[in-house]
Amino acid sequence: SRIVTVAAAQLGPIQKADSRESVVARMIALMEQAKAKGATFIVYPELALTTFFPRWYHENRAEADHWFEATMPSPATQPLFDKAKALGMAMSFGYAELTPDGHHFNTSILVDKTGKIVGKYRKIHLPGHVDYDTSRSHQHLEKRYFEPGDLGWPVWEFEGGLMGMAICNDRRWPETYRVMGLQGVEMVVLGFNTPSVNAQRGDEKIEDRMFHHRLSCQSGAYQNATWVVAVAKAGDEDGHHCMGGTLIVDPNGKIVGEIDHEDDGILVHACDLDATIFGKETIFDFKRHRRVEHYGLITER
Ligand code: CDT
Repeated sequence: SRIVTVAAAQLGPIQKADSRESVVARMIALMEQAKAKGATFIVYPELALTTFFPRWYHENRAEADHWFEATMPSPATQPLFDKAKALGMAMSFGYAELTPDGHHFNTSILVDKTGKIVGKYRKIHLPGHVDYDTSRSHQHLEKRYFEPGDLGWPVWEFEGGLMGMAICNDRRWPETYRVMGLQGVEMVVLGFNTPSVNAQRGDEKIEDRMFHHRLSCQSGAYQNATWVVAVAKAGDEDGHHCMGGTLIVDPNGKIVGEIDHEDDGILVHACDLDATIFGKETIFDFKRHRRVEHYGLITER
């Protein structure tokens, strides 16, 4: 067996007024709990350092630049990297990235036990809209503030296995998992901020949104024989509520653990990467069973 003991580190709400430093202190506290429970790899949510700012409209989009990180580690996150190195803890977290040439991405990184950034992913499926939309109960302006990711979905040799990343809305798309599955991915880690209300459909229940979240992660895991670690930022941010549902799914598609509250907290599970082998060698042996001659439309439309 090849065990990776993962801590899914859910963050409760982050208010607009909360500083990066205060959030990093919370992340460090979760890392210490994870270490005490034997974890060697901690996974934090999408846009972990700030409130989910794409809900706020700025006519001048440059006014949103203060939510972005121009360097990583940044001065505010350096203590997190230092703690990870001191504890020998690998990690992954999401943040808004501003590149030196002025591009904006919704990004997540993989950081090894020595504190070195060894992988970067930029969110490809950006939900929401570009302009202020009066028909919605709340705004979701990811398409205004971010460009679609330009790095594809690589997988990395990491912690003794093949690791991949996705971010929030990506988890709902089978292509996300399949592109990594084709590279043999054994664990997909992803963070999310999912409003508990559908801005275009007020009658949708939070249970239904949780169902679609679980359905997406479970099917992605099963159909690609991979672990999926999905981590929420949850709770009420300045009057806007995000659902929880931090969970870990095994390569059979079964949920092995789930957080049942909306505060800071960890879910630790010893994930055996060898549990991916059976699925990859049998029903989802892609080389033997896929029929790519019939899949052309997927990339044509
Ligand atoms: N952050 C993120 O991608 N959230 C989306 C909400 C979509 S509603 C416009 C999600 O898929 O959970």
